[in-house]
Amino acid sequence: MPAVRRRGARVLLLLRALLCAALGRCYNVDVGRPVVFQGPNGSFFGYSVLQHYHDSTRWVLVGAPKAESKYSTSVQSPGAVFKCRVHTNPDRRCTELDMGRGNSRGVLCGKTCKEDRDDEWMGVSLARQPKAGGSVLACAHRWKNIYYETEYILPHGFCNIIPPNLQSNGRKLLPCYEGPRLDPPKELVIMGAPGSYYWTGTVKVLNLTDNTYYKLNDDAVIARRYTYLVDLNSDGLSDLLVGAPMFSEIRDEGQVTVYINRGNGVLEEQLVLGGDSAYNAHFGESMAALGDIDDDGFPDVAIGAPKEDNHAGAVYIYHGDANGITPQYSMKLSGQRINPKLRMFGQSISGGVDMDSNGYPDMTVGAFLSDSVVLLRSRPVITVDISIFLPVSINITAPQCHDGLQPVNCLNVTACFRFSGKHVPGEIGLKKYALSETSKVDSPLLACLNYNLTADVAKKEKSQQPRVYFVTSGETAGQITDKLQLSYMQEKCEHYLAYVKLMERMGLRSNKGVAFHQDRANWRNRQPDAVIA
Ligand SMILES: [Ca+2]
Ligand SMILES: [Ca+2]
Ligand SMILES: [Ca+2]
Repeated sequence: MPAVRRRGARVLLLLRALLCAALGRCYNVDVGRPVVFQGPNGSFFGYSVLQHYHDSTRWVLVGAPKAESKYSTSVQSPGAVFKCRVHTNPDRRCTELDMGRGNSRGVLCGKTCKEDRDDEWMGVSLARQPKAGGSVLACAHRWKNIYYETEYILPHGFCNIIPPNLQSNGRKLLPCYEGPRLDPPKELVIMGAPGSYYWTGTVKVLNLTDNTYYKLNDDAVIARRYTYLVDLNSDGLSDLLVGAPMFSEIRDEGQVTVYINRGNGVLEEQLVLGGDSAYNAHFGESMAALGDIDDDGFPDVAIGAPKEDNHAGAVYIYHGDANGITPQYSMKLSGQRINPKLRMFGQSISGGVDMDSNGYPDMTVGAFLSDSVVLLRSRPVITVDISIFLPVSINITAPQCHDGLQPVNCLNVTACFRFSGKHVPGEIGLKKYALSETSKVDSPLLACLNYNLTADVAKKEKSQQPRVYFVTSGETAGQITDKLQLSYMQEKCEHYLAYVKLMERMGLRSNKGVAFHQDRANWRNRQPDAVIA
């Protein structure tokens, strides 16, 4: 009967290989080996953070806006920016950047300008031109002018442009503003100035080339702090993330809305992200482009929820893709798990720089209430291609094999594997279905990668008796376990014999000429298990 034949055919069609995660939600941000830098107690070290590089040297720059400054000891808690070298720094030492501001109080800064640097919050924000040889911008939004004709105190703010080599011959910008960024092609400094024009606010743009200011007066003034531009789908057009960290259904869970740029000024809302929608998490308080951390051709982003877990904090990783962004995060970096002392982990995030030169950009996260920042490195990602070959058809009226004395139908199954990836070892070990044996493996490469060849998956998923089985060590088995060594980009195939249970036993009638389809499963695995250390 045709209906029966089709069911018989589907038995083997659904033989397939599965790659499954042994360690749950692991992807390629290495939370097991964080690099933690610690600042002075109570300094808010980590309120801002910036990955910086110059020539072959990598630094984490850290804003500590309530720190004392060793270069300005006569000023009360002006704040400071620290530089923490990533290489050859086994003690994880950070030193204060000398911005050449001296140790005098009340320095004149123009005809009607005398500075007051007490509690100026230097390091409240850090920005960098995203290019080789990019300069750094460090700001102190509470810098005050107390001399403007009378004794008015004007909280102008102050910024310093620090040269790429981090030497003290920087350029001072006065007055300056909250949350600036540097636009590299045109050498522009873009600054939010919420206190301007009797606190109605504006955005000022300084052209460093001709030293001219111009201002923008639009709604972006209010929205700017929680917006982020990144080309998620790699189509050359910047897409927009808009954070609403105080979005509440119960209390301040926060959310981020993703808009995809369709060109000609059309922004299309793709979806809303919410992390775990945790109570008082403030998801969306910070956002950062990470570069392409998993090497799939699409940029990835991190979104901070610094108040999640009662202010311990968390950071969520989302991946760009051809449609925009994946709705589900691939990793949640829990501050508490990385280090129980961390507080407000995720208030600041910086990414996009390969800090350990392994070919993958890394990320750094600030946790200012514990005066610390955490550098989290990205591990290489391998892509495993798997192909499974089955015979086009077998004739079940003429059994080809024996199971004991019983004649049975059987077929050859060929499973082929190949791996590729950037900066990955030339050889890896695949361990098949070894969930309980991960601790015994002799190489860390094996820890996250498990391979499981399962027969008749569809039946199993429905809790029905599978009709195809393997025989290993004289026992029937629904799954194959084995070991496999692979060389880079070299396909290796394994051959198995699969048996088909008698149709009568399955309650089916035996039929002549049942057709078995060839099934070729071939997919690139981007699941967590494809990560190697
Ligand atoms: Ca885009
Ligand atoms: Ca990516
Ligand atoms: Ca790296």
